[in-house]
Amino acid sequence: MKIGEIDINIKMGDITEEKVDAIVNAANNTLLGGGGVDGAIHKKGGASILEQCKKHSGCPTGEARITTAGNLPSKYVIHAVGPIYGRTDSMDEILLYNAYTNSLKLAAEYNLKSISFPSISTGSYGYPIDAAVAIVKQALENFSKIKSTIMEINLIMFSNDNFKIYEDYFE
Ligand code: AR6
Repeated sequence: MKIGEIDINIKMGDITEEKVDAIVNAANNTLLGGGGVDGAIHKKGGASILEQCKKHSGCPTGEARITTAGNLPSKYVIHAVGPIYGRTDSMDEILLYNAYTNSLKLAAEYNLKSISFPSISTGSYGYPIDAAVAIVKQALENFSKIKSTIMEINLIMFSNDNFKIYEDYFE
C-alpha cells in the first residue's frame, strides 16, 4: 500500500535479514545491546556496531542514533529507544511516536531511501500491539507529508498475530 508517496510493506520475517538502506533496532537507553531484536542485531552484525554505539554514550527515550551495519545486509542500523509501557504516565504515546518519527528523520538526513522497522516497544517493553499500531500509522502518515528521500518503509512482524493486527489496521 502507499501512504502519500511512500510504499508501505507489512511483512513477516527476521529484521536482520532485510536488505535495505537502514534497519531500525528496538534499543534501550544504554545502546549497549540486550535481548529481542537488539540482541539479534548485535549478534549477527558483529562488534563494529557496539563500538559505534559506545561512542554515542546512550540515547534518550523517543530519540534515535545511527551506526553502520557491520556484517548485516543493510547499510545502516538506526537505534531507536521506545518507552517501557506504563512507566511514563501519559507520555507513552508521544514517546513511541517520536521513536518512529526520529528514526525516519535520521534516515532522511542520511539521504536513505528504504527502511525497515520492527514493532518497537511491543516485546519486552510491554506496549500493547493494538495501541502501538495506531501510533505507528499516525507517525507514518505525518512523516509522509514532509518531502524526503524515503520511498519504502517495511514493517517487519515476528509473529503471525502481530502481522494480522498490522494488516487489519493498515487496511
Ligand atoms: N526481527 C523482527 N522482529 C523481532 C525480532 C527479529 N529478529 N526479534 C524479536 N522481534 P523487543 P522492545 C520482535 O523485546 O519491546 C531489548 O532487550 C518481538 O517479537 O525486541 O522495544 C532491548 O535491549 C517484538 O514484537 O523490543 C531493550 O532493553 C518486537 O520485535 C528492550 O529489549 C520488539 O520486541 C526493548 O524492548
